[in-house]
Amino acid sequence: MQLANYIGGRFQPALSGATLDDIEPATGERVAVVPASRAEDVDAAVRAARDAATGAWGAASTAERADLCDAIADAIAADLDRFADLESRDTGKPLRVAKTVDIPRAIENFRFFAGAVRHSATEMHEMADAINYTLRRPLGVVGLITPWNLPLYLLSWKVAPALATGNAVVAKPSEITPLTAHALAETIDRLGAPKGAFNLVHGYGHEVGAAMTAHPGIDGISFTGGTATGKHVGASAGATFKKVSLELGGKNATLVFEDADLDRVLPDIARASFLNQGQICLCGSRILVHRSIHDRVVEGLAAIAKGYRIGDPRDPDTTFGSLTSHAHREKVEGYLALAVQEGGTIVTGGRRPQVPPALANGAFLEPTVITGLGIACRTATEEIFGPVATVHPFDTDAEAVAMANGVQYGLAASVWTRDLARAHRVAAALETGMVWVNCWLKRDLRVPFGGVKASGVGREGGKYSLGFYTNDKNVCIQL
Ligand code: TXE
Repeated sequence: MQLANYIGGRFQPALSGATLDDIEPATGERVAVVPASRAEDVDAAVRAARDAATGAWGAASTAERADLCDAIADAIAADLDRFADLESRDTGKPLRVAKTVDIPRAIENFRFFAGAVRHSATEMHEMADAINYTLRRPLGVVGLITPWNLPLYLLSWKVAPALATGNAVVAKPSEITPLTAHALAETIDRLGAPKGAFNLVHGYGHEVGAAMTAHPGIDGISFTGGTATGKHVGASAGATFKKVSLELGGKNATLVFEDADLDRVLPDIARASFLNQGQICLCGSRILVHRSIHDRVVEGLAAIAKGYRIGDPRDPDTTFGSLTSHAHREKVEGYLALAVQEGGTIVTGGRRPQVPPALANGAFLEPTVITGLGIACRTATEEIFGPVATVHPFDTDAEAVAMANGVQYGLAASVWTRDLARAHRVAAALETGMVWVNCWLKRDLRVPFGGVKASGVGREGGKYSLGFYTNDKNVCIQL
C-alpha cells in the first residue's frame, strides 16, 4: 500500500518526497510506504485547515456537522471488516479484538458526538438588571496527535468532537500504525466533506508532531501518548498559548480484597492486565492482593495467561496477538530482565512463544506474571506497556491504598471487593482520574476520561470534550 497525506481535500505525497516503511508486526514484513512529512507539510495542512475554518466548514450549521459525523459512522460501519483487517495488520492485535472493540468504538465515537452537539445547550445567567448568555465557539484549527495502541479508536475519540464542534482538524497518527487513519481520510473524502475540514499528515513525531505543537496557526493540541513525549508537547504548545489536552501513561493498580468473588472476577482481572497484549494506558499492571488470597490469585492469573491462544492475529481463534513493534518488544523484554535483577520470579510467560513459521519474525511475547518484587522497584513503578503484570501482597486497606498511590502516574485503578463501604472509601482515596469497582474498561462516553499526576492534564469525553474543543464567550446585556 502507498499511503498519502490528505491536505485541503487532496491526497498527496510529502512535499520532500520522503517516505518511511510501515511494518506488520506479526510477520515483520512491510505493509505500506508512508509519507515522512516535515514542517512544510504541516504548514500546508494548517493553511488548508484555516481556510476551511474561515470558509465553508466554519459556516456549517450544528446539524450539518452532526450529519457529517453520523455519515462517517455509517460509512465505517459499512466497511467494518476492512477497517478491522487494516487495524489488526498494523498493530498485531487479534482481528476479533479489532472487530469487536476498536472499530465499533470508532463508529460509536462519531455517533456519540453527533448526538452530543445536537443536544448540547449553553447557559444563561440572570442579574437584576442584565442577562448574560454564553456563546460557544470552535477553537479554529486543532492538532490531534495519537498513538499506536488503539489507532482508530483514539483518533476518532478526538476527530469526532473536534469536527462536531466546528473545528478544522490537522491529524497525525502514529508513524507505526497509519493505516486506519488513511482509510478514515478516504472515507471523509468520499463523503464530500468541505475541503480542509479534515487534514491528515503522516510522519515521525519529532518532525510532524513537533511542527504541529510549535505551529502558531494551530489553536489547540489534543495528544495521547507517552508521558516523556507529553512533556515536550505540553512545553511546546504552552509556548504558543495553545489549549492543550494530554492523555499520557499509566501504571494502574488492581486492588483485590480478601472478600472478592475470585471465581467470578479473576477473568476480568486477567483481561485488565492482558487485553491488547497489555498495551492500553488503562491496563492494570500492578496487582495488589490481600495476603490471604495472594497465592490463589497468582495461580488463577497464571492459568488464564497460559490459556491464551497466541498466534496469527487473523485467525479467529487467536486471543493474543503480537506486540505492536519489534522495538517495543525489546523495551518490554528489557523490563523482564530488570524484574529478575530486582529479585522477581517469573511465574508464567516471559519468553517469545512458539509460533508458526510464517510468523517467526513477529514481535510476539508471552503474557507474563511476576511475583516477589518490592513495590517501589522500577519494574513495579515504571510504565512497561506490555503483557506484564506484577503481583504484590498487602495486609490492610490503608497499605493497599498507599501502595496504589506510590507511583508518579495517576490514570486509573480497579477495586475488587463485595464490601460496598470499602469500595467507596478506597475509590475516594485513590489518586487517579478514574476508578472501576468490580469491573474494568466499562465505558460510558459521557463520563470524564483522563488522569492526574504524570498521567496527564485535562479530561476527554462527553461535555468535557465539547468544552475542550470550544471557547466560551460571555455576552452581558444591560436590560
Ligand atoms: O509513544 P509516543 P511511543 C507509552 C508507552 C510506550 C511509550 C513510548 O509506555 O512504551 O509511551 O511510546 C508522536 N512532538 N504510551 O514512543 O512517542 C508520535 O509520532 C509531538 C502510552 O511510541 O508518545 C505518536 O504519534 N508528537 C500511550 C504520538 O506522539 C510526538 C500510548 C505518541 O507517541 C513527538 C502510546 C514530539 N516531539 C505509548 N514525538 C497511552 N497513553 O495510551 C512523538 N510524537
